[in-house]
Amino acid sequence: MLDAGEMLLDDISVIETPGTTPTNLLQNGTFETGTNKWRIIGNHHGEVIDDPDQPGNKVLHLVATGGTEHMSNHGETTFVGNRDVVNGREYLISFRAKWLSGSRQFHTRLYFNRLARTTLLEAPKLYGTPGTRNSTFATNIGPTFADFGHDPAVPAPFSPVTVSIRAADPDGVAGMTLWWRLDTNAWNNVSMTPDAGTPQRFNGTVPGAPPAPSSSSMSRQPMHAERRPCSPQPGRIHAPSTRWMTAWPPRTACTTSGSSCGPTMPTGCTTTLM
Ligand SMILES: [Ca+2]
Ligand SMILES: [Ca+2]
Repeated sequence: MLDAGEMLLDDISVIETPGTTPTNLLQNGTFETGTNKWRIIGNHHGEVIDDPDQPGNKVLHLVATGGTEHMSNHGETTFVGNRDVVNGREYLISFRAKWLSGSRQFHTRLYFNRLARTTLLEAPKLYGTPGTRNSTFATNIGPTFADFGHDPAVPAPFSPVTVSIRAADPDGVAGMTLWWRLDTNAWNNVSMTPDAGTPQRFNGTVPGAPPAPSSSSMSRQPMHAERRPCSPQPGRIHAPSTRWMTAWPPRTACTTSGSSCGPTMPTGCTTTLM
């Protein structure tokens, strides 16, 4: 996808020489065997689900948290028998797609950027339930989060790190807890305190950590940043997540307004690797 969005995909095929000796070069284009034969990487994520409109059928639920790029951030597969694309030969590319949210621009291409095309997915002119209650209504959802970050950006060895976030909720925020851990050690937590100077802002402190072994090949420079949704309970909150690698042992920190965040995969959290 050319930007963040969600869609359903099924029955994708690449037919070689469709007018004479049609040969489908794609494997598992129906997704009946899950994501077998497919590699969905980078900021694109795929899960095979039951077709909401056709019971018994499997479709790919594709979620992109950002746009596709030249070599990554996409879904890809290898032709049957490792067949090559041949210049000058005719190919018929087809699929069924259903737009769900976000970007409507679905980009397809053969190796290596041949027969590239962007398809604008159809979307209803009227969507949502303006003026009426929708299917995800809840009487009291969790807070929304913004401005998640930490200071200093690149902490010195043994230097504590202040993690901050804004949490807003018309029902009020009873408390915020910051969870963190060093490498894969056990999770620790500390209560976050309201910022005296900024309404709705909460701060928590992660203790300093020793420097990484000198053999570490990680750079101190930011290497990667991404945004991804998370799904807290109750309700749904989408919060940004930023992660990067530094020379220091990775410390994972997350904040939550509830108590569900913990040693297992945090749910309803905003997470960062430091
Ligand atoms: Ca299917
Ligand atoms: Ca609430």
